[in-house]
Order: sequence, then structure tokens, then C-alpha cells
Amino acid sequence: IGTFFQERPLLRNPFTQDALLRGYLRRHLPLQEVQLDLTAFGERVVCEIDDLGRQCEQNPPRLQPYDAWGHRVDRIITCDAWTRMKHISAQEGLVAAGYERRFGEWSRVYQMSKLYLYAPSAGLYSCPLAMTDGAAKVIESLGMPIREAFERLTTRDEKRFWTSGQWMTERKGGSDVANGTETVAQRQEDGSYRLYGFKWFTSATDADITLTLARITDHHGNTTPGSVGVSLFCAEVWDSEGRTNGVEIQRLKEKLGTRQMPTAELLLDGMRARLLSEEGRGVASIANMLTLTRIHNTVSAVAAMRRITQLGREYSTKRSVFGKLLKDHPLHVQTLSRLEVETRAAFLLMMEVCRLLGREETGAATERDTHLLRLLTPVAKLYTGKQAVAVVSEGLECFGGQGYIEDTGLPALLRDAQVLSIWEGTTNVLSLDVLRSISKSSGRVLQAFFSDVEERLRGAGPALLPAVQSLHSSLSGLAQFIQTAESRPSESLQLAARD
Ligand code: MFK
Ligand code: FAD
Repeated sequence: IGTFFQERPLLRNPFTQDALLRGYLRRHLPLQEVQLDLTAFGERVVCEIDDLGRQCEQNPPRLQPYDAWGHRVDRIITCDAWTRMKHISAQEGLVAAGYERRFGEWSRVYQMSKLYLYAPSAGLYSCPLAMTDGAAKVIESLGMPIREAFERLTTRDEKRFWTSGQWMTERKGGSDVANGTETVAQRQEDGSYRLYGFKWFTSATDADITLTLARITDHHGNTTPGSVGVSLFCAEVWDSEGRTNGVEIQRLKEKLGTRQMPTAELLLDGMRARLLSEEGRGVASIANMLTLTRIHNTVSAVAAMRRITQLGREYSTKRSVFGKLLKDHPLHVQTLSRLEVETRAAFLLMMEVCRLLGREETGAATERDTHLLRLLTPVAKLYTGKQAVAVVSEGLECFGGQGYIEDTGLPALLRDAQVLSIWEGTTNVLSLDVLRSISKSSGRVLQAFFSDVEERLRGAGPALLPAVQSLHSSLSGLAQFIQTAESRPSESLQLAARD
């Protein structure tokens, strides 16, 4: 009954539809090769990848702990679309592009642009790619102790391509990793280690290898507490027969979102592993991984904002209410405009961090760039993680009731956005990381930030310059204050009263 059926919003090529991304690349990386690749990839997202992502959502992974005869098998069964995502990721060089460095200091901008088109359709395959990129970065920064693994993590050959996990969180501590790590590592005669412990959250557990943290035991079986007792290890997760390497998968977690990928609780019961960092430098060594995964998190957050804004705009040209299209209702346009402004601002922050990363990795970074990268990585992650939830939530409302209906594919965007402020460091933990970066650099990251902003304003917005300069001078004592607060809390109260 009834003749009216609403036309659905269409996903169009996310590259050709994105004027801001195209404009940014025209200014900074104006190569036809890049334009052609991203246009073709955008087409692939629409015609192939988006559907695979939906299939991952509809066929979530499951655990087969035992076979019919009671043997432990610990198999994680994923759908074909998930496997296909792995192949596509390799073919498209979604990790490789960051290490081939074909576009010099702009290589990360190119790679992350591609991931930005991919993420909202990826069925969360963006998560294993983030960790894979982070693992490659750690291995590279430690001077390639495991070259074959690095090559596999960064290859375009789908048959050789490996992904990596990042097993840090234990029951006692996800934020406080240094004190929360109870896993122990026992040295073997051949120089390898066996790990014993319990990892509480391990995402994309079907990965080929993992980086993980443990405390090395001495001859008496004792360990050193705190950060200085934690070392970084690398382990293969499966053997060639598909059996786990000394790991029992306890269960897969039931989650609000990210249901497309497995997140497991793991008992490590003699997992054979290789020491990757210097003894006791585990937390500092895995920090390189955190930098990369936090940047990926930022890309996924901004990509979710862009996707909902793009679909909302498209819908406004199709849905008619009170006698005219939504796009002709000023109040609705105001809502869409707010989403657009948030998305654009977040996009520019994201691209700035990617640009700085590319410069640092190709030796083009100035000292100021390095300070800015350190400061802006947690800022971008914490800000966009929060904004993604707000923007996607408001974005769903633009579809009215349909925004709440599962098989439109829209609700998954909100579910999956909610994790972006939790994993890879919660908002408050990242706020403290910002303070850490100020304190450890004796305030130089802040100096770098203000001199960068002042330089930009001198050209583009001199009217704002006095306000920024006054903020700069009022914050100039912050580093001293943080350092004093850490070492001599009572003296810091006097400083606070004075300043
Ligand atoms: C879709 C895209 C993303 C998908 C990926 C998702 C899948 C994976 C999901 C996960 O959630 S994986 C687990 C993520 N876990 C975290 O993010 C942990 C959150 N906690 C922190 O970030 C803590 O700040 C941290 C454990 C890193 C450190 O806490 P501590 O032990 O209190 O730090 P401390 O003692 O200040 O620092 C130890 C060393 O690390 C110092 O170096 P030094 O020994 O050389 O002085 C620090 O400078 C260094 N460090 C800490 N944070 C750093 C850092 N270095 C560089 N950058 C940082 N951000
Ligand atoms: P807690 O550390 O107990 O934090 C609880 C609250 O305390 C938070 O609000 C936090 O902000 C606050 N808090 C903590 N410290 C401070 C402080 N110093 N000052 C003020 N407030 C503070 N981990 C992995 O290692 N590998 C994975 O693959 C992985 N995948 C995940 C997948 C999903 C879907 C989720 C939800 C989590 C995953 N995690 C993974 C774990 C994630 O990284 C942690 O949950 C996160 O870092 C927070 O740690 P926690 O759960 O122990 O919370």
C-alpha cells in the first residue's frame, strides 16, 4: 500500500566527491599519478570494498576452541570478505606506500589519503593495517632486527603479506601498561624466550605476528617492577599448520562495535618469542607503534566524519519534507554546514600530522617539525576521536528514522566511532601524554607550536596575532610548572599561586 519509496543515499567515489582532499593534494602533491590512483581506488571502494565491509559486519568472526573430539584447536573463523580485505590491502599498498617512499616527504600524505578513503568501508580492516604499520615502524626504528618480517609487513604481494597484532593490555592495566604487565618472559637456551601471561584485549587476533610486552625473569624467576622491567617481544601467532604458538584463545569479546573483527582474550602458555627491544626498554620502544596507530586512529575518525557528512549532503538532495528538498531548508543546511566545518578542521589537523610524519621519516624535518609531530599526535587523536562520535551521531539524525536502521549501514558508523576515543589511549591518558611531551622537551614542543601558529598568522590572519602571542606568553611557564609538579608537588603549588 502506498506508492512512495524514498531513494537511498548513494555512496559516490569518495575521492572525486571530496573537494577538500583533492584541493589539498593539488597544492602539495600535484602528480597525475596520485590523482589517477586515488580516483581508481575511490571507484574500487564504491564498487567492491564497501560491500565487502558490509559482509564483514554481517558475518562476524567466531571462535572454534575445540574440534569434535575434544582437542584444542583455537581457530578464529573469519569470513571470506575479511580475507579479501587482506589481499586488497596488500595490492593497494595500504601499508607498503608508507615505506616505499615513492613521493619522498609526501609519501605518508599519499598513504593516509588512501586509508582515509578506505576506512569507512573497510569493515574495520583499517585496524590490523594500523597495527601492521606500527609494527613495521618499530622494526625499522630498531634497525631492522627482523628483516623478513618487515618485508612481509610492507609488501604489495598478497601471498607474502603479513599483518601484526599489538598485545599490550592486560587485566590490571591498559593505560598503566608499565605497572599492569604481569606477563613474564623466560629465556631459553637458544636465546629465544617463552612468554607466560594473560592478554586481555587483542584485536585482529588472526594476525600473522604480534608485538607484545613482558617482564624478563632472572635466574630465580623474579622480575623487576615498573616500566624498567618491561621489554618488547615479537612472536609469530600461528605455525604452518595453523596451530597457535603456545596461545590459548579464551574467548572473543562481545563488543558494542568493531564486531567485524575478532578481539580476543589470550592465555600465553609458553609462546615462543624473540626479544626486540633492549631489556627494560619495552614501553619506550613500543611508543613508535603508538605514534603510528594513533595517527591511523585520527585518519579513521576523520574519515568517519567525512563519510557521514558526504552521505548526509547526498540525502539532502533526495529527501523532500514540508514541500521541498532538505537541501532547501535553511535550518537543515545549517546542521550540515556545522558537520562540514568540523570535518574540514579535523581533516586539516590530520593532514598536518601526516605531513610532519612524512618529513620526519625522510630526513626533511626541522627540529620544529619533530616537536610539532610529538605534540600534535596525541592532540589529533584525542580531539578527532571525540569529535567523530559527536559528528557521526548528529549525522545519523540527518536521515531521520532511517539513520537508526541497521540495514542502511549507517548505525555501524556510530558504533565503530565510539571506540576511537578509548583504544590507543583514552582521552585523559592522551591529555597526560601531551603534558609528558611538554615536560620531556622542557617546553620546546609548545614553543614550536606557537612559533608555527604565529608564522602562519603573520601571512594569513594578522588580526589574531596579538591574542595568540598573549596565550603563548601565558603558557610559557607551563613546562617548568609540570616538571616541578612531578618532582616537587608542594613547590608547584607556590608556582601556581604566583603565575
Ligand atoms: C583504526 C585505527 C586504529 C586501530 C588500532 C587499534 C587496535 C589496537 C588497540 C589498542 O588499544 S592497543 C593498546 C594501546 N594502549 C595504549 O595506548 C596505552 C595507553 N597508555 C599510555 O599511552 C601510557 O602513556 C604509556 C603506557 C605509553 C606510558 O606510561 P608510563 O609507563 O607511565 O610512561 P613513562 O614512564 O612516562 O614513559 C616510559 C617511556 O616511554 C619514556 O621514555 P624514556 O624511558 O626514554 O624516558 C617515555 O618518554 C616514552 N613514551 C611514553 N609515551 C610516549 C613515549 N615516547 C614517545 N611518544 C609517546 N607517546
Ligand atoms: P583503564 O586504564 O582502567 O581506564 C579507566 C578510566 O581511567 C579511563 O577513563 C581512563 O581515561 C582513566 N584513566 C586511566 N589512567 C588515568 C590517569 N592517569 N589519569 C586520569 N584518568 C586516567 N589493547 C591492546 O593492547 N591490544 C588491542 O588489540 C586492543 N584492542 C582493543 C579493542 C577494543 C574494541 C577495545 C575497547 C579495547 C582494546 N584494547 C586493546 C584495550 C585498550 O587499549 C584499553 O582498553 C585502553 O587503553 C584503556 O585501558 P583500560 O581498559 O585498562 O582502562
